[in-house]
Amino acid sequence: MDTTTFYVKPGTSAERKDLYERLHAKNTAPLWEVLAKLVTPEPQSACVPALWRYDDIRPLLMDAGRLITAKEAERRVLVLENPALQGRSQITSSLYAGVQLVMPGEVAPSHRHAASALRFVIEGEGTAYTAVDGERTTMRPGDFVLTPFWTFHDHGNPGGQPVIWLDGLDVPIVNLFDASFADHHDEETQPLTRRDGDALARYGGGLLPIEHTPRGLSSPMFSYPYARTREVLDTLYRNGPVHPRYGVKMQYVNPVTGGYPMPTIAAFIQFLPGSFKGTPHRSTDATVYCVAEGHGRTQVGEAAFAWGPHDIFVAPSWQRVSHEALEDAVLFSFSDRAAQKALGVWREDEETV
Ligand code: 1HN
Repeated sequence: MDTTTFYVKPGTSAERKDLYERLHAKNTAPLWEVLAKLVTPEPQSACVPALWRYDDIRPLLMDAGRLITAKEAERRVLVLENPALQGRSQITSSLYAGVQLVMPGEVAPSHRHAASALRFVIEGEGTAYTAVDGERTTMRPGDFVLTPFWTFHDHGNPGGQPVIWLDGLDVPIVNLFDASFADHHDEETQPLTRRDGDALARYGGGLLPIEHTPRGLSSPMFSYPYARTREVLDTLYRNGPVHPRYGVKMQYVNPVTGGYPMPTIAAFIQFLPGSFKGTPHRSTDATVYCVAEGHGRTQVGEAAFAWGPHDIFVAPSWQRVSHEALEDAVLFSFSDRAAQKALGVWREDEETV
């Protein structure tokens, strides 16, 4: 199949141009002039592959820590902007990503918004917390934490060391639909109604409360601690098999539905054994990766990224991705796969060209 052209734009003439001007004056336009760009035979993403080295980002984030408080900033975050989407606060065409810092003694005030958020904890001593819907969750490196849409959330760091995490939000999707709402809680720190770890015990043990009825579109378990996740990867690696493309790759689930933890965003964790050399794959969900452990290399289309702990990189839609590990490595990743699957547009391609 010829994948380069779907439709060839017709030529123009003086008469046609004259018509186009008259169309323009009446807020109309000739489809045949734009169809080739509008409906492409394959994804044509504006998003480009990009890598953010933690060694570059961290000093900048710490500088921000000296210049602005979490309270003044509301959220002290360096937005990771795709180099081809500058000024749009987007890492992909559909997702936002940023790196957030909460200094010792700081609080990021309680608010809620229509956008769903995830956190992947990068640095911290396990003293900081995020509070979601009346429950605090301690944030430790490697933990995956959710903030379902329209739930009040605030962060705090009563410890002595900074805490840093990766944020992922579906802001561009919410804004595509012009469906953004946000407000503040009356109190800077929301009142707590349950103990730390309650949701994990209630929903994360392969058990559900007897009276439970599925409610909402997001997982009621909003923390997936790394210690548990890492143990699963370790056991599955020992048990095998190791997938030739992905290593040992798991998806985070809503334990009530078996579906994705949020309606728009899917998240994954994968173990790549030392000297793993994965075969290429591609899919329509542009994916943001954060290195949890180890060193390796990833080929994304024409780009080759050498990565180490806490580096973040993005693979655009439909570009071939292959991972190599130089030592045992763990990659966290997230994408809009949940939204794409819900709409029926998600595709993958496993050819190894
Ligand atoms: C937000 O609420 C947080 O709660 C982080 O930590 C980043 C980016 C855009 C909009 C809301 C947070 C955000 C955000």
